[in-house]
Amino acid sequence: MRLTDAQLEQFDKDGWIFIPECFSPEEVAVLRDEGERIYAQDREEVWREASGAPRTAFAAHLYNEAFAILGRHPRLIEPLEQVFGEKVYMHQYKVNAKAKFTGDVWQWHQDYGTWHRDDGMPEPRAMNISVFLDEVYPFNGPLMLIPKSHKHGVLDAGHDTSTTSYPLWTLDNDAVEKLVEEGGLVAPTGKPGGVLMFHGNLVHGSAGNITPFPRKIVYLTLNAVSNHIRKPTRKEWIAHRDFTPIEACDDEALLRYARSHSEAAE
Ligand SMILES: O=C(O)CCC(=O)C(=O)O
Repeated sequence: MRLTDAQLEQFDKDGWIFIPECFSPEEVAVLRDEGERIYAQDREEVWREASGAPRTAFAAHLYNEAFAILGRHPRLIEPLEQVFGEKVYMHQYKVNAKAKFTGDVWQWHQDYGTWHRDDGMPEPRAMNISVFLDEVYPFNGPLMLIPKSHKHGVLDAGHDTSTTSYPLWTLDNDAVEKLVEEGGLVAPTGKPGGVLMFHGNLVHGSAGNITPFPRKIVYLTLNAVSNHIRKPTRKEWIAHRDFTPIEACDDEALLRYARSHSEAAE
Protein backbone atom coordinates (compact mmCIF):
# COMPACT_ATOMS: atom_id res chain seq x y z
CA MET A 1 0.00 0.00 0.00
CA ARG A 2 1.49 3.34 -1.02
CA LEU A 3 0.70 6.64 0.63
CA THR A 4 -0.63 9.41 -1.58
CA ASP A 5 1.12 12.75 -2.00
CA ALA A 6 -1.58 14.36 0.17
CA GLN A 7 -0.96 11.82 2.96
CA LEU A 8 2.80 12.35 2.76
CA GLU A 9 2.27 16.11 2.95
CA GLN A 10 0.02 15.82 5.99
CA PHE A 11 2.52 13.49 7.64
CA ASP A 12 5.34 15.94 7.07
CA LYS A 13 3.31 18.96 8.26
CA ASP A 14 1.46 17.49 11.25
CA GLY A 15 3.45 14.35 12.07
CA TRP A 16 0.60 11.85 11.75
CA ILE A 17 -1.95 10.35 9.39
CA PHE A 18 -5.00 8.20 9.99
CA ILE A 19 -6.37 5.73 7.44
CA PRO A 20 -9.91 4.64 8.41
CA GLU A 21 -11.03 1.05 7.84
CA CYS A 22 -7.71 -0.10 6.41
CA PHE A 23 -8.35 -3.66 7.68
CA SER A 24 -11.73 -5.36 7.28
CA PRO A 25 -13.95 -6.44 10.21
CA GLU A 26 -13.09 -10.08 9.43
CA GLU A 27 -9.35 -9.41 9.58
CA VAL A 28 -9.60 -7.43 12.80
CA ALA A 29 -11.92 -9.88 14.59
CA VAL A 30 -9.30 -12.62 14.63
CA LEU A 31 -6.69 -10.23 16.05
CA ARG A 32 -9.10 -9.02 18.73
CA ASP A 33 -9.83 -12.59 19.82
CA GLU A 34 -6.17 -13.57 19.80
CA GLY A 35 -5.34 -10.41 21.78
CA GLU A 36 -7.75 -11.41 24.54
CA ARG A 37 -6.31 -14.94 24.55
CA ILE A 38 -2.81 -13.53 25.01
CA TYR A 39 -3.87 -11.25 27.88
CA ALA A 40 -5.28 -14.29 29.68
CA GLN A 41 -1.86 -15.94 29.61
CA ASP A 42 0.63 -15.74 32.41
CA ARG A 43 3.83 -14.78 30.58
CA GLU A 44 6.55 -12.21 31.15
CA GLU A 45 5.75 -10.32 27.94
CA VAL A 46 2.28 -9.41 29.26
CA TRP A 47 2.53 -6.38 31.54
CA ARG A 48 -0.31 -5.49 33.86
CA GLU A 49 -1.70 -2.37 35.52
CA ALA A 50 -1.57 -2.14 39.32
CA SER A 51 -5.14 -3.51 39.22
CA GLY A 52 -3.93 -6.68 37.45
CA ALA A 53 -5.71 -5.71 34.21
CA PRO A 54 -3.52 -6.16 31.12
CA ARG A 55 -1.64 -3.07 29.95
CA THR A 56 0.40 -4.37 27.04
CA ALA A 57 1.57 -7.60 25.45
CA PHE A 58 5.06 -7.26 24.01
CA ALA A 59 6.44 -9.20 21.05
CA ALA A 60 3.13 -10.92 20.22
CA HIS A 61 4.40 -11.42 16.66
CA LEU A 62 6.91 -13.94 18.04
CA TYR A 63 4.42 -16.27 19.73
CA ASN A 64 1.12 -15.75 17.92
CA GLU A 65 0.51 -16.54 14.24
CA ALA A 66 -2.16 -13.86 13.60
CA PHE A 67 0.04 -11.12 15.05
CA ALA A 68 3.04 -12.53 13.16
CA ILE A 69 1.13 -12.07 9.88
CA LEU A 70 0.16 -8.54 10.90
CA GLY A 71 3.84 -7.85 11.61
CA ARG A 72 4.63 -8.54 7.95
CA HIS A 73 1.52 -6.99 6.46
CA PRO A 74 2.11 -4.87 3.34
CA ARG A 75 -0.51 -2.31 4.45
CA LEU A 76 1.79 -1.53 7.39
CA ILE A 77 5.27 -2.29 6.08
CA GLU A 78 5.12 -0.55 2.70
CA PRO A 79 4.13 2.96 3.92
CA LEU A 80 7.13 2.98 6.26
CA GLU A 81 9.50 1.70 3.56
CA GLN A 82 8.15 4.53 1.42
CA VAL A 83 8.79 7.21 4.07
CA PHE A 84 12.25 5.94 5.08
CA GLY A 85 13.35 4.94 1.57
CA GLU A 86 14.75 1.60 2.77
CA LYS A 87 13.77 -1.72 4.32
CA VAL A 88 12.56 -1.81 7.90
CA TYR A 89 12.82 -4.27 10.79
CA MET A 90 10.70 -4.72 13.92
CA HIS A 91 12.11 -2.70 16.80
CA GLN A 92 9.15 -3.25 19.12
CA TYR A 93 5.69 -4.81 18.96
CA LYS A 94 2.94 -4.06 21.47
CA VAL A 95 -0.73 -4.95 21.81
CA ASN A 96 -1.97 -2.26 24.19
CA ALA A 97 -5.10 -3.10 26.10
CA LYS A 98 -6.54 0.04 27.77
CA ALA A 99 -8.96 -2.33 29.49
CA LYS A 100 -12.55 -1.33 30.20
CA PHE A 101 -12.99 0.48 33.56
CA THR A 102 -9.30 0.04 34.52
CA GLY A 103 -7.08 1.04 31.57
CA ASP A 104 -4.41 3.41 32.91
CA VAL A 105 -2.82 6.55 31.44
CA TRP A 106 0.16 6.85 29.13
CA GLN A 107 1.88 10.07 30.13
CA TRP A 108 2.91 12.69 27.56
CA HIS A 109 6.02 11.48 25.75
CA GLN A 110 7.90 11.09 22.49
CA ASP A 111 8.65 7.52 21.45
CA TYR A 112 12.01 8.33 19.93
CA GLY A 113 13.07 9.90 23.26
CA THR A 114 12.80 6.44 24.83
CA TRP A 115 14.27 4.54 21.85
CA HIS A 116 17.25 6.90 21.80
CA ARG A 117 17.94 7.03 25.54
CA ASP A 118 17.17 3.40 26.42
CA ASP A 119 18.01 1.51 23.23
CA GLY A 120 20.73 3.63 21.58
CA MET A 121 18.77 4.32 18.41
CA PRO A 122 20.83 6.82 16.39
CA GLU A 123 18.14 8.80 14.52
CA PRO A 124 14.34 9.25 14.56
CA ARG A 125 14.02 6.96 11.54
CA ALA A 126 11.60 4.62 13.30
CA MET A 127 7.93 5.08 14.03
CA ASN A 128 4.77 3.47 15.23
CA ILE A 129 2.12 2.32 12.83
CA SER A 130 -0.90 1.11 14.74
CA VAL A 131 -4.13 -0.77 14.08
CA PHE A 132 -7.31 -0.20 16.08
CA LEU A 133 -8.63 -3.57 17.26
CA ASP A 134 -11.66 -2.10 19.06
CA GLU A 135 -13.65 1.00 18.22
CA VAL A 136 -11.77 4.02 19.51
CA TYR A 137 -14.17 6.64 20.89
CA PRO A 138 -13.46 10.11 22.25
CA PHE A 139 -14.13 8.64 25.73
CA ASN A 140 -12.34 5.26 26.01
CA GLY A 141 -8.77 6.55 26.21
CA PRO A 142 -7.98 7.44 22.59
CA LEU A 143 -4.42 8.29 21.73
CA MET A 144 -4.01 12.09 21.88
CA LEU A 145 -1.45 13.67 19.57
CA ILE A 146 0.05 17.15 19.49
CA PRO A 147 0.31 18.01 15.78
CA LYS A 148 3.59 19.57 14.62
CA SER A 149 5.40 18.66 17.86
CA HIS A 150 7.66 16.35 15.84
CA LYS A 151 9.37 19.45 14.42
CA HIS A 152 11.04 20.17 17.79
CA GLY A 153 13.47 17.24 17.87
CA VAL A 154 14.05 15.39 21.13
CA LEU A 155 12.65 17.43 24.02
CA ASP A 156 13.79 17.39 27.66
CA ALA A 157 12.16 14.60 29.58
CA GLY A 158 12.27 12.95 32.97
CA HIS A 159 12.35 9.19 33.52
CA ASP A 160 9.02 8.31 35.15
CA THR A 161 9.18 4.86 36.70
CA SER A 162 6.36 5.25 39.21
CA THR A 163 3.18 6.65 37.62
CA THR A 164 2.34 3.44 35.75
CA SER A 165 3.76 -0.07 35.39
CA TYR A 166 5.60 1.09 32.24
CA PRO A 167 8.72 3.30 32.64
CA LEU A 168 8.69 6.23 30.22
CA TRP A 169 10.66 9.39 29.47
CA THR A 170 7.87 11.93 30.00
CA LEU A 171 7.47 15.65 29.31
CA ASP A 172 6.56 18.24 31.92
CA ASN A 173 3.28 20.18 31.85
CA ASP A 174 4.81 23.50 30.77
CA ALA A 175 6.37 21.93 27.70
CA VAL A 176 3.09 20.22 26.78
CA GLU A 177 1.15 23.47 27.25
CA LYS A 178 3.45 25.36 24.88
CA LEU A 179 3.33 22.63 22.25
CA VAL A 180 -0.48 22.49 22.40
CA GLU A 181 -0.71 26.30 22.01
CA GLU A 182 1.29 25.93 18.82
CA GLY A 183 -0.11 22.74 17.30
CA GLY A 184 -3.44 22.03 19.03
CA LEU A 185 -4.52 18.57 20.10
CA VAL A 186 -6.17 15.75 18.16
CA ALA A 187 -7.49 12.34 19.17
CA PRO A 188 -8.17 10.21 16.09
CA THR A 189 -11.16 7.94 16.62
CA GLY A 190 -12.80 5.31 14.48
CA LYS A 191 -13.86 1.78 13.84
CA PRO A 192 -11.71 -1.31 14.34
CA GLY A 193 -9.35 -1.65 11.40
CA GLY A 194 -8.30 2.01 11.29
CA VAL A 195 -4.56 2.62 10.96
CA LEU A 196 -2.72 5.47 12.66
CA MET A 197 0.88 6.24 11.83
CA PHE A 198 2.85 8.93 13.65
CA HIS A 199 6.38 10.35 13.68
CA GLY A 200 8.78 9.07 16.35
CA ASN A 201 9.14 12.60 17.78
CA LEU A 202 5.41 13.39 17.87
CA VAL A 203 4.33 14.10 21.45
CA HIS A 204 1.41 11.89 22.50
CA GLY A 205 -0.32 10.30 25.47
CA SER A 206 -3.66 8.86 26.51
CA ALA A 207 -5.99 9.15 29.49
CA GLY A 208 -7.43 6.29 31.53
CA ASN A 209 -10.45 4.30 30.44
CA ILE A 210 -13.34 4.32 32.92
CA THR A 211 -15.91 3.28 30.32
CA PRO A 212 -17.29 -0.22 29.65
CA PHE A 213 -15.62 -0.10 26.22
CA PRO A 214 -12.18 -1.74 25.89
CA ARG A 215 -9.72 -0.02 23.55
CA LYS A 216 -7.13 -2.37 22.14
CA ILE A 217 -4.55 -0.99 19.70
CA VAL A 218 -1.64 -2.91 18.24
CA TYR A 219 1.55 -0.93 17.59
CA LEU A 220 4.29 -2.02 15.24
CA THR A 221 7.44 0.01 15.81
CA LEU A 222 9.35 -0.25 12.56
CA ASN A 223 12.90 1.01 12.30
CA ALA A 224 14.95 1.68 9.14
CA VAL A 225 17.48 -1.16 8.97
CA SER A 226 20.49 1.23 8.73
CA ASN A 227 19.25 2.90 11.96
CA HIS A 228 19.37 -0.29 14.04
CA ILE A 229 19.85 0.19 17.76
CA ARG A 230 23.41 0.38 19.09
CA LYS A 231 23.18 0.22 22.91
CA PRO A 232 20.18 -1.75 24.09
CA THR A 233 19.46 -1.76 27.82
CA ARG A 234 15.98 -3.29 27.78
CA LYS A 235 14.96 -6.93 27.40
CA GLU A 236 15.24 -8.44 23.92
CA TRP A 237 11.45 -8.83 23.72
CA ILE A 238 11.01 -5.08 24.40
CA ALA A 239 13.75 -3.75 22.08
CA HIS A 240 14.51 -6.39 19.48
CA ARG A 241 18.05 -7.25 18.36
CA ASP A 242 17.04 -9.06 15.18
CA PHE A 243 17.64 -6.45 12.48
CA THR A 244 16.60 -8.69 9.57
CA PRO A 245 14.69 -6.65 6.96
CA ILE A 246 11.00 -7.59 6.92
CA GLU A 247 9.73 -9.18 3.71
CA ALA A 248 6.05 -8.29 3.45
CA CYS A 249 3.55 -11.13 3.08
CA ASP A 250 0.81 -10.98 0.50
CA ASP A 251 -2.16 -8.71 1.09
CA GLU A 252 -4.64 -11.57 1.57
CA ALA A 253 -2.61 -13.45 4.17
CA LEU A 254 -4.45 -12.19 7.24
CA LEU A 255 -7.85 -12.77 5.65
CA ARG A 256 -6.85 -16.35 4.75
CA TYR A 257 -5.69 -16.94 8.30
CA ALA A 258 -8.94 -15.47 9.70
CA ARG A 259 -11.03 -17.75 7.47
CA SER A 260 -9.08 -20.90 8.23
CA HIS A 261 -9.20 -20.05 11.90
CA SER A 262 -13.00 -19.61 11.94
CA GLU A 263 -13.50 -22.83 9.93
CA ALA A 264 -11.33 -24.72 12.43
CA ALA A 265 -13.46 -23.33 15.28
CA GLU A 266 -16.75 -24.53 13.68
O1 LIG B 1 -1.82 2.91 23.73
C1 LIG B 1 -1.73 4.02 24.22
O2 LIG B 1 -2.70 4.62 24.68
C2 LIG B 1 -0.42 4.76 24.26
C3 LIG B 1 0.73 3.97 23.75
C4 LIG B 1 1.96 4.77 23.60
O3 LIG B 1 1.97 5.95 23.76
C5 LIG B 1 3.19 4.15 23.21
O4 LIG B 1 3.23 2.93 23.04
O5 LIG B 1 4.19 4.85 23.05
